[in-house]
Amino acid sequence: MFDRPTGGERTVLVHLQTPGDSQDLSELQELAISAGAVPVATVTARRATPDPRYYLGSGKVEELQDIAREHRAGLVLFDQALTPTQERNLEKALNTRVVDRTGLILDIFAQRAQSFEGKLQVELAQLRHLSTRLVRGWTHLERQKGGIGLRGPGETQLETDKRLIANRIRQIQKRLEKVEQQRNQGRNARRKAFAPIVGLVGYTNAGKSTLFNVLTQSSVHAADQLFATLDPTLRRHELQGNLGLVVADTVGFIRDLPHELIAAFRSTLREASEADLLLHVIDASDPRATEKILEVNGVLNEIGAEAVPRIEVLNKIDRVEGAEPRFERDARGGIHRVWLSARSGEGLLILERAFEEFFGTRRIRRGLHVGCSDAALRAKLYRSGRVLRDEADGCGGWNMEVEMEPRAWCLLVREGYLADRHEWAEDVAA
Ligand SMILES: Nc1nc2c(ncn2[C@@H]2O[C@H](COP(=O)(O)OP(=O)(O)OP(=O)(O)O)[C@@H](O)[C@H]2O)c(=O)[nH]1
Ligand SMILES: [Mg+2]
Repeated sequence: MFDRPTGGERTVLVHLQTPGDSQDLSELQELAISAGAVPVATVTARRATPDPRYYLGSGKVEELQDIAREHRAGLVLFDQALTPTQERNLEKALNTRVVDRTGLILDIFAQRAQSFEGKLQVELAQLRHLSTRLVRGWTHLERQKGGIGLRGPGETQLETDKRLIANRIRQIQKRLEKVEQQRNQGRNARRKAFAPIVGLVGYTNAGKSTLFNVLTQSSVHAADQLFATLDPTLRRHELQGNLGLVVADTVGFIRDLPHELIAAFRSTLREASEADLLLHVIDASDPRATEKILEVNGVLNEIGAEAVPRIEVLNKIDRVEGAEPRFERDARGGIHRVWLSARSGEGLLILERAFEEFFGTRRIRRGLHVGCSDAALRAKLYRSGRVLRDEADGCGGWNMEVEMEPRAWCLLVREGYLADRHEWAEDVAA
């Protein structure tokens, strides 16, 4: 009775193998541990397709019942998304709480969210997920532990619940809009330095934050757990650094990232889609690296970042037998793949070289507002850059979109031509 491990719920992990599915239980296990659960048993089943009522076949459900009882498990985790009906039926049959992959990932995000915006985004995703599952009334709401501040018994509350949730969703959306506006100002404040932005993206636990820390000499949280990072962080690149780059660390991706989360985190993920260069950080020591690369590319497409130039960083070579720091060029001659170790530092100079090459030749595009008294700046922009858009703002000034080399932008800032007032509220697609 007293042997329940502190801080963790005894949990059975269930994986259903369908034909053509090559997944195993390892990722579910990592997710469960990252969420603070204590896996006590695992069950694997094989079926051509999931059963519509119980997801598993009836024999497996019975087996699962026994295992859960035997191990005194209070929670059963499923490796895939369950329908609300399956979840409800399973909870009844197993007499434990049942959480699917989506619920589990949402739970980890809820535990990790630090910033005001992050918390709102997670709550929004949770409410959206919950609203599809309200068919069964209170049990689910209670599970949200006061997250939405509802109390009361019975199915009769269902309609009220739905309305309350819809209200709360609207409320959060409004707040998020406000926070996002402030963030946009932050984004412009960064652009005010008109620095090129390097965004770190990749599967969770690939080593993005570790690389971020060495590139910017900071100490953001990096840990051997899934989704250690939720809030985007931006810092100046500090190594050889005369390019004046800004590096952005972002939330990691995962297979079947719940679409509620992608939607809720759209503004955060925009940090990635708006970068001038993406570093796709990959754990080179991971046997599933290839699959994970495809997953990440999928999410990048989904958030509209497919056109942003990308360098693949194969990290953790210190764990790969015989791997040396090196790079590969693509057909156009640009460095598109770098092998390094963020932990040992091997190969970092190669990455620096890739930055130099990339930003040394490339122009970056920025939008800015030039007031009527800034004719000198406007002339300067025409001289040093390529003006892609130049529209009168109706008040004697101009909204401009200009392409220049990073160094030329830096020079304009240093010479005092560019300042806060040139921020342009409207976002310019990178
Ligand atoms: N051996 C080795 N371990 C590394 C290296 N880079 C990162 N790690 C470890 O990998 C784990 C995950 O690193 P993070 O930097 O937190 O990974 P992340 O991509 O930011 O992960 P999330 O924020 O969870 O998406 C940590 O335990 C790191 O110490 C490396 O080059 N070699
Ligand atoms: Mg991280």
